[in-house]
Amino acid sequence: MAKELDIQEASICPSTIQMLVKAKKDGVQTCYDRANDMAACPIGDKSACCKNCSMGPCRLSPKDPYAKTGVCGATIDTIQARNFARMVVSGAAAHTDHGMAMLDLFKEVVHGKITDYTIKDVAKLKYVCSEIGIATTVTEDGGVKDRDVKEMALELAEELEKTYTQVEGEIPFMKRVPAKTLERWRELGIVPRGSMRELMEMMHRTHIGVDQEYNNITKQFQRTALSDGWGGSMVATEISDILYGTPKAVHGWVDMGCLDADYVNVIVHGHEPNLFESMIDAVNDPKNIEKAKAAGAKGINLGGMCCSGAEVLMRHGVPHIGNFLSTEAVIVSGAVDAMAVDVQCIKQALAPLSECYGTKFVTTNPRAHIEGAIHVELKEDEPRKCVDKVVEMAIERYKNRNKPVEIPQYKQMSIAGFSHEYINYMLGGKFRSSYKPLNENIINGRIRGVAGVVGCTNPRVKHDWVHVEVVKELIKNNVLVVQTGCSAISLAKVGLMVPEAAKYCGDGLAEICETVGIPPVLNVGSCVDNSRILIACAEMVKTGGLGERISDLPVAGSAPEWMSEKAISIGQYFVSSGVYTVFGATFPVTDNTKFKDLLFKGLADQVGGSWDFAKDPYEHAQLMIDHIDRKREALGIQEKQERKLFGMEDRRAL
Ligand code: NFS
Repeated sequence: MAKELDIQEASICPSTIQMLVKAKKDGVQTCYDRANDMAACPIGDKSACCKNCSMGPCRLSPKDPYAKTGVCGATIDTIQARNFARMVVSGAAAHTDHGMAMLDLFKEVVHGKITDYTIKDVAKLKYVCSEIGIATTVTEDGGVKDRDVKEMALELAEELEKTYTQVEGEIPFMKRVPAKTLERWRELGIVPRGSMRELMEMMHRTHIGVDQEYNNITKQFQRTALSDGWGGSMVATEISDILYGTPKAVHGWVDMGCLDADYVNVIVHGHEPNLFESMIDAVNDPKNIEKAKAAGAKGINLGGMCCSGAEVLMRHGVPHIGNFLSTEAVIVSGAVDAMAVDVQCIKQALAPLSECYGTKFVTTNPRAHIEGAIHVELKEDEPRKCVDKVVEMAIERYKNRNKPVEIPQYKQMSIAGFSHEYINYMLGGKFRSSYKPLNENIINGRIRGVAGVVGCTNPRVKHDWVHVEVVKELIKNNVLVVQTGCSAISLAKVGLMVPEAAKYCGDGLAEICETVGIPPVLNVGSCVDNSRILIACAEMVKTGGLGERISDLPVAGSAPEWMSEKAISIGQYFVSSGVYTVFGATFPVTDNTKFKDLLFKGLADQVGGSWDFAKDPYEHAQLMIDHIDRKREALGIQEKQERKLFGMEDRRAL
């Protein structure tokens, strides 16, 4: 018998704790209970087993990793490298398939076959075109004028399709990579061709009896991961911005207190913005609002969860109800009338749990059906059919609510919307938008460096706690933090995504936050929006003064509570791009092996970035800060410089 779950120790999120207490009272289980009942497999946790053929599955000993091999003779290094590679493939495929779906949608919109969505952000369209060498103007009758939007969009779609389907050559967004970083990738032979090719080749090479040299396997999974970060994910972000608008600073509430017992509550959870954008239309349609009122509700209340929620928090300030570990807890409130989901990070347990509470649980994507859920497919040429149906079911459930509703009363204001474009504008203003002020303040030491803290929440560690403690340590030490995904919501909930949070920062960072009026922790979006962080890194290099490669920058990456294979792909593309990246919770390698050495040390010599691991948040943050300091030292900017007041002489010199 496993010991009973200690609810107070399971999370620092008071809403989630309150709902776990209710779940216990109601006699239902959540992932917290299941994680408590079932310890992680100690061999699988260390990636010391292989089930790639039926001579096995083979289990090696994490304690004595070289004592045995698999039946085929595969060593611990081969087994781990293959397992790691397959995690990268799965994670990259998730982002890439999402990105490709966005691109398909974009093409249909441009051809006029889909009319519910349009090109909302022509400026962004032009910007992306110009980034990859597509003309945005034409010369006619001796004068220069803007190119036709449709023509430009079609050329862009065709070019970006290479990200997926190209068989030879470099994917389009390689044009964004700093020259020296790209040069290194070319020397190493890890520049991605097209993601379909990279993913396929990686799967082939991890089949029994193919690639059995861990260095060589690592080379290919780096290439695969890069095809996600600078490929699939980046296309997803850029196309979403073109179709739905590039985010700029916006206020948005977070946490379960955003639910309202007097309203019909609808939640959208998953990853693709299309479902959510259409749902926003549906809940604002006067006809649907009328129906809700006729059922006795005050109206319809819409909230998001996980990355779907992150996308619309960024773009429209739609309330975000909670991250991955809160999706079951929210259902337990009894206040959710319908939850519509699409792809990724949707726990199967949500279906039976929804049934207990009478919540309409609706899957909408043909890729992701769930046993016990109601399936209403979202067809992009008539998306309203699906979302109106969900709203109708939600109203029906509201009318027939027969279970007590208990809504945690916690909510917190946050500022989201820090796209790369907005950061550029915010720092330099409309006429001089640039990263120069950021680089200058890093050089003068007010900002020590920049950290990306991202990723999931995981019931194997105290929910939200590791994220929050890592970030608090970083900002206290003048490290500016950018965030995506579920991690961003952890910090938004504790109030660190408002300018007033400057009081938790070291003096230098506090001064910057106060001057610019920004929070010390910037929400840059969903997990595919980690590509925005890559673009920001490239921009910092291009702006100058901080070295010539991404690996020269005083920056570090972190995923303190990760759980999904997507996190491994993200981590790997950051490492391969040159960013030192620390993971918490657990790490899927065996200690004292050559493969672990390669990931944690060897890669630094190849690509400048490397992996690290620390479960303890303070050690985790310290590793990142130490790395940032080493980079500052290498750049010769380790001393904090005094602020220089400009005299007339200096101005003339300028
Ligand atoms: Ni990212 Fe988004 Fe969250 Fe983790 Fe899942 S929602 S893509 S994988 S759990 S951060």
